[in-house]
Amino acid sequence: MAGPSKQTPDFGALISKTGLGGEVHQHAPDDGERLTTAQGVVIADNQNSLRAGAPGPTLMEDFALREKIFHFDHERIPERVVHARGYGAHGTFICTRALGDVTRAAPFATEGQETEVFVRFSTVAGSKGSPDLARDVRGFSVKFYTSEGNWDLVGNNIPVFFIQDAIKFPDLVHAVKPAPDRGFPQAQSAHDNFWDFISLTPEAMHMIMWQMSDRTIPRSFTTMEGFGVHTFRFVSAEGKSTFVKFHWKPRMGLQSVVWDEAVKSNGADPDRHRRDLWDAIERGDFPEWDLGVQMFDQDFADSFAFDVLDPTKLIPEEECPVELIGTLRLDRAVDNFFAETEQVAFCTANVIPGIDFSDDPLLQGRNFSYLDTQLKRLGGPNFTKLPVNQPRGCLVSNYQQDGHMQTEHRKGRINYEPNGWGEGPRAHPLEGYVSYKQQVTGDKVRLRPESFSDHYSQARQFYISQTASEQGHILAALAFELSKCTEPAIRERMVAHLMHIDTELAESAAEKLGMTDMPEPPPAAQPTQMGLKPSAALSIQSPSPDSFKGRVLGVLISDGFDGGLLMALKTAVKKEGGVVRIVAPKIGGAMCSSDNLHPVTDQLGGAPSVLFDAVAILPGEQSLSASPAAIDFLKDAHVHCKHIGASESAMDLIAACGLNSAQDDGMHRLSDPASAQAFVTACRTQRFWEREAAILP
Ligand code: HDD
Repeated sequence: MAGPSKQTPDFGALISKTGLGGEVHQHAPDDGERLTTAQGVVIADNQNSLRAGAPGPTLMEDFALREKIFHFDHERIPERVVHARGYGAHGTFICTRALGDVTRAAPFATEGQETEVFVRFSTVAGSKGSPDLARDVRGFSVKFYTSEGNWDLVGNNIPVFFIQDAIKFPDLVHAVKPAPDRGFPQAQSAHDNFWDFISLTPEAMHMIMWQMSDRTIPRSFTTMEGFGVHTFRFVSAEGKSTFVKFHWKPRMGLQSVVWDEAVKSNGADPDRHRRDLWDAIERGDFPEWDLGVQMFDQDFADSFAFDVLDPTKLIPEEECPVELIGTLRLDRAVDNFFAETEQVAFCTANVIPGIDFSDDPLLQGRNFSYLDTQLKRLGGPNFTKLPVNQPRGCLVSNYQQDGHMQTEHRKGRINYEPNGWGEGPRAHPLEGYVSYKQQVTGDKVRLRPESFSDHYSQARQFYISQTASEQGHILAALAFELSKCTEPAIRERMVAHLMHIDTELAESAAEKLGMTDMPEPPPAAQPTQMGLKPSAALSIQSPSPDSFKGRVLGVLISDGFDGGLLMALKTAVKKEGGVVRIVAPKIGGAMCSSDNLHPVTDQLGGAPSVLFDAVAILPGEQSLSASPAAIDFLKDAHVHCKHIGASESAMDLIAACGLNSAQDDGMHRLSDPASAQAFVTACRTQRFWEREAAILP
């Protein structure tokens, strides 16, 4: 029998051929790595367990079998209690503006300074296997491996939160997660328990406006903003404190999808966001965000209309500008999802000299929770020794020892301090972390400050800062979510809260929910401040990104398509820094007009237009007007307000969809390179939102 090739040894095939006849030996490779047990013993046969006769019972003494299955049985660790589904990548933070006079934090010491980072994006409510495009808040966690230790900025893609005090967090999470009796719904807030809790929690109303907006259905991780949420402190070398709020601004611009698209994307590609990040890094199109800070002092805090320690409030950029101080670039995908993305352990209490906490009661509670949860999840106190969690730019030296899975092998007798042996690390009052010297007085009480009691004004401010289209999306989201509540009282309580935010919104929601009488608004601790000005920074749709960079044009072709037009589209998209995917009835390729077989990236049945940012339809003589998948492709692109480019040969498909090629300016005729260029330029705007008013009921 011929031996297997050295490049592609196929022992499985060999063994199955020989094993049936009772012959169980196999050919060993002459070189290359040997397969071993965890004890290092080379394994002779990885296809057959040790049996008493063949066939016959398996023997207990088969240590290779037992060890292999034992290890497999223990592969899983508890998923995160929230933010279970996430995706990480490595990168660099580059300081673009030194802040040495404001903070002694190492990453901001000098302009141009680089700090290694690991970033993990996540959804909140769904389990590890839930789809990426659930309507949900997204986590945005950044671990800075600084020369003075690890600093974790554990934020979200929304600048405010549902609750003001950490003591309410377990209830919030229980309410949104699957109900304990039935174990569903998964990765959704559209159910009774969530809205029951929310409608009894007025402080959540501002966050709810954000949650019902398209912020919770982002186009990708790379088009999300990020926020530290809480007010933190920068502390200078002299011990002076400046309050600070952190913002991440995506260089690709803020972009989201529409709800119907999110729902369909979850079926077509449940991994859409992680795939998008992976693909972007693999093709060298490294996603970037600017880090911005809002810095202010106690006088500003005292004069601001809300309490800066209240995590349900933001500070509008118009009142305190966001100053850009650095850039984050993600340029390395993980090598091993479990080792890095799963085992990374973030903690809000991981701060470095120059960064300190504020008295925000949510932040204070978080500082306890994160360390605690890692013990459960990662199994012991030595998770800081895992490579992804180890500090990089500095030494770690202390007397912490032993514990589960200790990997350090420290020598010598000294494991305490002070010691008279003159050995071992010592604390250093000048170089060490010193907490900001804040005066603290007061009675020990369980009391929410009065300054936290205005729950509706910023909810209204957010709502009036949205474009008409975005307001429509908020209304539709509320109607969708509340229509999933079976208990009418819950719907009524929610609509009653909306009365304090915007009466028109409340009335429209009531109408969409089929409510015959408007409920009375609940008593409010503070009346809504009607005079707050809209803030442009709160809208996603304005302004639009100024290029098609990082986005994907899906081009639908069929045999006989115009190859010249496709080339022109590819050239125009490449110039923008975008990506073209070619969709055709068969994955094997499509013949172009000059009889060349053109490669295809996606088969039409598996590539609905929800996976693309804009579409072009270039059929050849093979008409697509009778193809249900092609009709869905075009109809969906149209209803999701995408820019659509169409060649003359696409007219029968357009007619089959009941559309008209000239019905709006988002429909572009493709005939030559100039028209292809003009179409791609038009695609820079996120969508052709003007279409929405014409097509929505
Ligand atoms: Fe939290 C994870 C963000 C409030 C308790 N949280 C977690 C993650 C993010 C946030 C992004 C995922 C980290 C990762 O990628 O591994 N959490 C927030 C934000 C909050 C917030 C922005 C409010 C401003 N969290 C919050 C509160 C508590 C927690 C009030 C508890 C009192 N969060 C946790 C946790 C998690 C967590 C249970 C689960 C997994 C983990 O920590 O590592 O400790």
